[in-house]
Amino acid sequence: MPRFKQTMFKLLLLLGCVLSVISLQAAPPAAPPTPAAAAPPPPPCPDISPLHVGPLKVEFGSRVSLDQILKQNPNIERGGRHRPRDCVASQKVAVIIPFRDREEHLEVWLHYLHPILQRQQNDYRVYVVHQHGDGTFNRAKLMNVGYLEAQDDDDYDCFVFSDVDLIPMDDRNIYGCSSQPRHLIAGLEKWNFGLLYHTYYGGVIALNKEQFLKINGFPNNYWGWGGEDDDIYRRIVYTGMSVSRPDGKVGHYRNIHHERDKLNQANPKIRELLRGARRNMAMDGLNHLSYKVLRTTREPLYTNVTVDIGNPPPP
Ligand code: UDH
Ligand code: MN
Repeated sequence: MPRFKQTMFKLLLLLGCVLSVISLQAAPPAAPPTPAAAAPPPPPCPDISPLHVGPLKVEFGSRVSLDQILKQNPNIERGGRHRPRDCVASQKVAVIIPFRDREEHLEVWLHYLHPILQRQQNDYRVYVVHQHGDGTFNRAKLMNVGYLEAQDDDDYDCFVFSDVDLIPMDDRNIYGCSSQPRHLIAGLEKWNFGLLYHTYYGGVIALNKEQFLKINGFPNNYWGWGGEDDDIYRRIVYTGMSVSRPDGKVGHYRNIHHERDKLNQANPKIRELLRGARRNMAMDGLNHLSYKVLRTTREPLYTNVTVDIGNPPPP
């Protein structure tokens, strides 16, 4: 090869080497294997669920077993939890049922309510607060226990307290909280789909955390049947709040008929207790509540809290 060509060849070779070194250095670092893109969070649930069907046929003729209910509600997690899959609900709700010895009613309640609450796109869990032993029943104290135990369990915004024997007749009656304490019953079957009196605040009620704390929870000293619902109503009025209800037929309920329970006879002290309701509000409630949880179990369709709430004071 002539000398000139040889030099040119060497130069080109050198240039090639330099370029390839530069290009090696400039090459971006090997990208790590890309994981599948994380799914975006689901959107907030719409104000009105598209799954509502409206008025419902509620009948208490035939028994439905827990197994059947479980099969019909495959999306309920153990402990009675559900949340909508495709959207994020605006509130997390604890549904609390004061309970003892009403298994048949509980089956009916679960059979109707789980499908309704799912159609409401509700993010909820059901707590059955079970009074242990055979002392006098105390509905309001059990509901206080339900509040504290639920609060310990999860971060709830809203607490719905429901008797075990009341079934809504329209799924647009939302099991959630509003800007004022809510009474979900506008009309009860046994009262010809009206209310016994306008200030009635029993059966199914909903309060958010702030509303519940404002009234110091519910009274603990109503042992036996009656009065505690009127005391709770008074607490709401005394703290400057008011009660809201659903409109007309959306707030209609059916009630399961039953006899008065043996261990829940009418409380003879109702009048006396209600006279002291305003005075007692500050000291009888959430701030003075003693009880002992004996067990908490996650049943397939609800969370069971069995509790010793003690006994009424001696007369
Ligand atoms: N409960 C039990 N076991 C009992 C007693 C009561 O589980 O032994 C629970 C149950 O959730 C029941 C609720 O407490 O639904 C209320 O008791 P209840 O069903 O005996 O009450 P009732 O049907 O409805 O009488 C109350 C109407 C109040 C009228 C207005 C009074 N101020
Ligand atoms: Mn009842």
